[in-house]
Amino acid sequence: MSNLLEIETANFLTFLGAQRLKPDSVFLLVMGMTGSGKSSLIADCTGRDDAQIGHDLASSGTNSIAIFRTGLHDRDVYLIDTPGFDDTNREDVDVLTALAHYLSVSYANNVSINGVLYLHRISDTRIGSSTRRNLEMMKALCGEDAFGNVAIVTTMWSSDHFGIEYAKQCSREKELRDIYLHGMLEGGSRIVNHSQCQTLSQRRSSARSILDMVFDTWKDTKATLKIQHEMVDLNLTLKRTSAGKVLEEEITSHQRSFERELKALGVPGGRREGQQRRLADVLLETRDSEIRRMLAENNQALDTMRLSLLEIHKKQEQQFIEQVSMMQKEWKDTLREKEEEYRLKDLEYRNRSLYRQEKEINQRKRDIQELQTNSRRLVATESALEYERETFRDLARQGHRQLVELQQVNRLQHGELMKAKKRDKLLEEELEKLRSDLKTLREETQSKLDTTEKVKREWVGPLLQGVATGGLGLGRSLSCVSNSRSS
Ligand SMILES: Nc1nc2c(ncn2[C@@H]2O[C@H](COP(=O)(O)OP(=O)(O)OP(=O)(O)O)[C@@H](O)[C@H]2O)c(=O)[nH]1
Ligand SMILES: [Mg+2]
Repeated sequence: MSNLLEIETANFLTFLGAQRLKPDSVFLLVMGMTGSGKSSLIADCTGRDDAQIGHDLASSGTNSIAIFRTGLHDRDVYLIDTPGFDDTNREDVDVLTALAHYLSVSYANNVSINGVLYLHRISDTRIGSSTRRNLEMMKALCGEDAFGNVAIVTTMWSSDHFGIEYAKQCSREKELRDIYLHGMLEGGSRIVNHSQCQTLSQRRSSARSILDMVFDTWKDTKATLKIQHEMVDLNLTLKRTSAGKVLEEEITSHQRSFERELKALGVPGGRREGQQRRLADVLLETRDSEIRRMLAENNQALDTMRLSLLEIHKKQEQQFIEQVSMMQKEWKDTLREKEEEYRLKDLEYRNRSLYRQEKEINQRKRDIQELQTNSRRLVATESALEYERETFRDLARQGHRQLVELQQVNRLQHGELMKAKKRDKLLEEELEKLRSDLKTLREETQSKLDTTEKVKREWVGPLLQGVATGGLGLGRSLSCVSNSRSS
């Protein structure tokens, strides 16, 4: 912003001749009624979208002038954006005063205008009073001698070249040429169409081609505008310049119609009665004071035009100083407001941050408390576990002891078992021996029995028989028995 302002200031001082400029610089005045596309054309020519920024610098009330610089074939081209005339006498006088002042100061300082671009909206269905006033003012400001350095740039064309609207616009252009601009075209002015384009680059190229064309035509010519000649060379008051006269005529014609209206308002309410009459009186009173206010404003405007260039310069200088200090105050106020806004935001942020931190601290406190509780629980659980662990350890030691004892018992039992097994084996062997002895004994006994039986059978019968028969053969039988016993 400050950089742009510096550029605008430099351009402005260059235009006023207060700063050194390249001798071959080209100055183009861009005029036209409000909304005719002046700033847009300048933005398209220079590639800058901030065509509003410099307006503050040379503003007078709501009207302002801004100067933009661009380069073309190594030369500086200055485009001077101007406010339009808009049918409000007070403001139109301000616009004329500002234009007359800056154009005259620059002319007095040997800065010349190369050409004028007057923008006209071809889309307007009719040439209204505002359009007419702008055209008349432009003609009066430039003067016939400078018509050769004026190009009327028609803007806002329909993009449909086969449509009805486009056809209507073409016939409007013809009407312009034949009626409103006839004298100017005869005096050397030209009409250029800023064709309506679909894209930004097409629009820019149309704007650049217009700039190229006027640059080629006027780059080496200098035009003295009528207002400059009148105010600087002839030292006329603004009121006596051609543009001043046009405006004065407009204003006085307004004054006359106001006065007529004021007279008419004085006519009594006629046959109106009651509420209707009261309402009519209120309306009349309102209009009456409105007209009186406008008359006073117009008189003041006419007074302003009685000033010479020097007086205007002093007044403008004063206004410029006031404007600059107002801008500075605005910037300072904005800065202060922004600083205050920042301070409040910062405070709010800090508050929020503190609140957040407090919340976090509280949460942490809660977490810590929870942790402490958990920790206490853990300690309790741990000591319970330790107690159980100790019990388990005792049990384990006890179990171990029992195991060792059992192992010992086991070993002893094992020894006993082995011994028992050994004894069993011995017993078994003994038993086996006994069994075999018994068997042998049984066999022997049986054999003895068998033998005795035999003996019995063989000896006892006969013996008994011998006994019965007188002892025959006893001695033999007894020796047989003793023999068998001994065997
Ligand atoms: N359709 C169309 N719109 C345009 C054209 N040129 C400008 N505009 C639009 O018309 C409006 C007014 O344009 P500006 O460039 O601000 O007109 P101006 O002459 O600088 O107006 P003031 O600064 O109020 O005097 C803006 O919305 C532009 O976008 C054009 O050639 N065609
Ligand atoms: Mg503008």
